[in-house]
Amino acid sequence: MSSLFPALTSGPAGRAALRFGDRALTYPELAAATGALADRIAGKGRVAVWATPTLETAVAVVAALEAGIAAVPLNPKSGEKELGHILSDSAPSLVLAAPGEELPSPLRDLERVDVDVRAVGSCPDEQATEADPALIVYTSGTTGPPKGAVIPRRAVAHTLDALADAWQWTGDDVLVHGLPLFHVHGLVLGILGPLRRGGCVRHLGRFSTEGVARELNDGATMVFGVPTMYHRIAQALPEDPGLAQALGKARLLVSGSAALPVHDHERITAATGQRVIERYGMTETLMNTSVRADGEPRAGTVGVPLPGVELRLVEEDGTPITSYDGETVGEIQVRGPNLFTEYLNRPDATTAAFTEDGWFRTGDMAVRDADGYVRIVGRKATDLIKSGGYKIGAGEIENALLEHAGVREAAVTGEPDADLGERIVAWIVPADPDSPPPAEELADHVAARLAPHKRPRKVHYLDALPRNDMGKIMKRALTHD
Ligand code: MCA
Ligand code: AMP
Repeated sequence: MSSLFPALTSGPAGRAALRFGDRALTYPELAAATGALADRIAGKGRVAVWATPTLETAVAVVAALEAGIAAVPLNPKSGEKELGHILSDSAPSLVLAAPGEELPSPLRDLERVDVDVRAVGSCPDEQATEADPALIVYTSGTTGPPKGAVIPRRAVAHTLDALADAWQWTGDDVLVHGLPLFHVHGLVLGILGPLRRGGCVRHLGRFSTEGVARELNDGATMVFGVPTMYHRIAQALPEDPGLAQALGKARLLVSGSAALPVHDHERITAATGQRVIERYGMTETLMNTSVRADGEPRAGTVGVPLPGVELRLVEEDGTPITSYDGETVGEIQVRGPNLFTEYLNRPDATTAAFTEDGWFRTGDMAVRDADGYVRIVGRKATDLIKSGGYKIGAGEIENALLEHAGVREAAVTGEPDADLGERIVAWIVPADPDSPPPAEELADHVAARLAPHKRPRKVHYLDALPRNDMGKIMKRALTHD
């Protein structure tokens, strides 16, 4: 297939492609560094990438794609259990990391290649086809450990080009964001997106309203963020007229990964004159819909299907819903070149995810307005929690909690949180009622085994979990105080 990044060979010499703090690479420098690394890893099996928010991660992923091999981005805050699962499931041939970065024990047996962003070399001839895997991204389900979604090169190219059409996204755009680089949002949209356009991305290292304002005042044109980030912007605006002025200069503010509450939309528009645009995607599908830059912005909707993406709503029994009445709720199913190909090593889960005629079941529930705008109204599975834009399976946290000696029974739910969208709540029956494990200890236990964003923010202690006659935990009876 043609190159995913034409700008690497034809990009403007003087223009920055990537900037992380005070470190930057122009297109020729990026081509030299990724070419050298691609040459070094060509012919290897898939590679793991220790995905810190750094230049090295961007160079590592682009080099793997140039070499035609799949990259498995790893959350550098993953706990041992999560990391162990991802490594044994994806079986990478080596790990790419920034020099000097200390890697935890599950990675120490793996060959390590340090990423040199100043290396000079040229890429071997790319042999990959559009069906070959570009990335394997791990994503949580309701139960069990995360599954590796195999994302083909075709899906990356398609979704980025469809977004370019919807957002009028060009090589003149300069994107600013502070998203993590081990998920689709930050990595595919936020790094590979600008590079495919021949534009520029400035990564903040970590999100801050000050960083966003500084970059917008220095020529950045677009902002990507999860709703928690826009919520924090909305909170800061009343005290920070400089932030409002900076946001007013942006060409496009884009939110995704979870619903941005209408109240936050309104506060941002009132203070800045800007409308935040929402797009809807999933690790398995990359991007499905978006409010278009040339369309009518409508808070509370995720816009219309992107070019090439087929979207339908279906009833419980799979019957397609034909009405566009703004009130008939159905599950969103999608089909198109943006989709993943399979869950790695999980043929059962892959089969269950698709209908017989190839539609992917998203599990998201929505209605459609008369003009096709999609409004997401909920999720089929109550055991999936979206916190800070991260998808987190209740079952995975329950299993981790049950591995704590002080826990006899555990149930996990999500409850509304103004900042995170939802916060994780644990309901615990302690092994010894006279000395229940402290909430902080349980949070640390989950953070160390899985990842810090999966830790419970609140713990309730019970004598017994409410169960039905079949012995199944009745989560709806776990009411929050
Ligand atoms: C706190 N910390 C701990 C503990 N408690 N570490 C270990 N053990 C503990 N017990 C640390 C955390 O690691 C973190 O460190 C810091 O304390 C603050 O933690 P927390 O409160 O959790 O973080 P936050 O600052 O509130 O994070 C909010 C956030 C974050 C920045 C919005 O949630 C975030 O980056 N979200 C983005 C999620 C995302 O990209 N999702 C895309 C997937 P430190 O501050 O050093 O980190 S969805 C997707 O890709 C689809 C396709 C889509 O549609 O986009
Ligand atoms: P992930 O599996 O982490 O890729 O998360 C995908 C899920 O995020 C989707 O199935 C939706 O539930 C949710 N999501 C993504 N974007 C939006 C949005 N703009 N509005 C509401 N939910 C969203």
